[in-house]
Amino acid sequence: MDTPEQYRPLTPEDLGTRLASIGAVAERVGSDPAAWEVKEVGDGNLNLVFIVEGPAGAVVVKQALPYVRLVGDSWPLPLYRAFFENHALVRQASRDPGSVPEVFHFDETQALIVMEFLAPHKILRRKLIDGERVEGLGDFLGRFCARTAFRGSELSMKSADKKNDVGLFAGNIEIPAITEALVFTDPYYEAEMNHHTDGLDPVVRDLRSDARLKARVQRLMMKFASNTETMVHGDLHSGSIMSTEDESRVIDPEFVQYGPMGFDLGMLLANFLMAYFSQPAHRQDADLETYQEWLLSVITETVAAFEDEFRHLWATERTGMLYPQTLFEGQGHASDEVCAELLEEIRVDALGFCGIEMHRRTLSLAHNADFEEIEDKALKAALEARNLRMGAELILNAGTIGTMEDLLSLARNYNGRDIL
Ligand code: SR1
Ligand code: MG
Repeated sequence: MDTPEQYRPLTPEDLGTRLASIGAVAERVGSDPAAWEVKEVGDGNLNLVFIVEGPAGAVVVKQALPYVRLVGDSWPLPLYRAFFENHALVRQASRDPGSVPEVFHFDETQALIVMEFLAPHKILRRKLIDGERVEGLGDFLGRFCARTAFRGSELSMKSADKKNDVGLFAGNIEIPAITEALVFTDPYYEAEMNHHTDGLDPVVRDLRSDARLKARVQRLMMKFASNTETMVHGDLHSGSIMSTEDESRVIDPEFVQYGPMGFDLGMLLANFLMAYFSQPAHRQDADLETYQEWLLSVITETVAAFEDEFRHLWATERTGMLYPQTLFEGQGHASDEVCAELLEEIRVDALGFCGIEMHRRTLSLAHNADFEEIEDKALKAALEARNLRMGAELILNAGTIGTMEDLLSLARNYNGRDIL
């Protein structure tokens, strides 16, 4: 899709004059743009993000660039991702009210979304590196994943609505293609944009020479690309969550697509595990163990909340064509076991996706600050090696990890290993 001729990237200098006539902005910030303060704060890989503050309040303006910001204009990227992000935010707001920033205005030509300014929220990844806790985090995220997974599927939606939606989001081609390349493919061979920390070579060689591992990753990529069971956020890492001490929101769903129910959950778990493995570089001994254990408790809570909420929706909102009450309760057959089996499949998929995300953040193009901010490169490699090895174990043996306690024991075990 070509960039429209009228499209122009905003700058802090011209944003006031260009957006002053938008009622949704003037109402919330103030009618005189000369009194607005505009800061560009985007630290993600793709877009421009402005905080616009004025006498009446503040909004965030997010604008897509026609290329990947992290790489530059050598990697063009369609502006239409803003269109899909807007549609995703609207659906997430109705499927899990209060979980995402409110959208005030969308301009398709300029690929910009004006939305709620979240304050005093901080990006969760930053908080985890800084050793901060967020009350209710696992509950919130588990419920968000369950509500969006269930209510975006034909367990709940009318088939015609869901199929229309699959058609709509199928137009988002280049953005999932980034995930297909950077997440599912590049970590497993010497792709051009890859990089990894010195010292990791032996571990990386092992991963890339394991054909069984690559086959399992490809099977999960096949599910990611072909299984349209629900609308997934598509990029649910700790940089896509903003939190205060006790409140969180999910942001940034431009990687939205219809995909497998375990995808978002798996991405999330991976980001908590990477926060966990990187902690020895960020904490002193006195706080290290308690903070790492808190991170593991968030993993347990996330999965427990996901499963509780999913079971609740199964019992109360199963109105779609899938597993209809007519075939079960209507004929005197309880369906609790059926729901439990489905949850087990979702959990096994999620653990596989989790392992892949752990790999790509240390091997492919887009690494994460949890490891990247570690200055001592020998320590960084040692911690990343634990993360890589546990990722492989998850991909290969997800089906044998029977309980969450097994997962946590595995993490504690890898956390104590000297791999290099
Ligand atoms: C080129 S984009 C790299 C990464 O940034 C986004 O946040 C996604 O995670 C993507 O994989
Ligand atoms: Mg993002």
